[in-house]
Amino acid sequence: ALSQVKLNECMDAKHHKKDPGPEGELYLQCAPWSDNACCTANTSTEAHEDNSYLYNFNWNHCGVMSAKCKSHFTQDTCFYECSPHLGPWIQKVDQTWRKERILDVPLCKEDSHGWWEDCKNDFTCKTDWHKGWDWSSGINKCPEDSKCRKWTEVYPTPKSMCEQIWSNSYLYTTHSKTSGRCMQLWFTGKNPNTQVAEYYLNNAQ
Ligand code: FOL
Repeated sequence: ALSQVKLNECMDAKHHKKDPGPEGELYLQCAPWSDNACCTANTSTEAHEDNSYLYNFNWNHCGVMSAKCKSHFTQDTCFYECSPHLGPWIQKVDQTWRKERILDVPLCKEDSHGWWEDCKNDFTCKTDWHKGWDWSSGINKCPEDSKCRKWTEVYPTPKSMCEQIWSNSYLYTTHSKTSGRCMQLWFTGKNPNTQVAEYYLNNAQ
């Protein structure tokens, strides 16, 4: 059926497989998606690298990012690249580097709060990490007019961070992991997001 398409699909973006499927063993933090993934094993390894070939993205653009903060960005990369359950939030876009994006994926409160708590002593120079960088060196650096500021000054709340950092890929929610109404970046065992995607597909927002 039509809904089955949206329930198990990969977005048409930079590194995603055409269709989801099992991947023997995905690397470390991406391992929970091994049973059914939109990422390849190579992408899962790269998700753990600084300045990886995925986007040449430099997490250390305002000094070295703390390890605990970086772990959330690695998890976000695994979720973004590997999740086969983003169908209800996939939108066409006119961008040079991808044809589709995710918009307003409802994120569980534990994930947004944990992410913000672990990053709140770090620094950044930009609210939207998708655009406006200086790429002249090959990796993103802060543009001349954007000074490094405390994380909490740039993102006063978990909501401002999770919604703004990837230009509304995520929607902040107060739903908890057990609600079945929000997507989880961090999980072990069976992917809990399958049922969440099913719910939102049948209850259009
Ligand atoms: N994680 C999530 N959850 N959602 C995402 O959309 C996402 N996207 C990335 C990584 N993790 C994500 C990809 N990140 C550029 C910057 C960041 C990036 C991909 C590309 C980049 O090239 N920015 C240019 C503008 C490019 C353009 O839009 O034409 C810049 O001006 O900095």
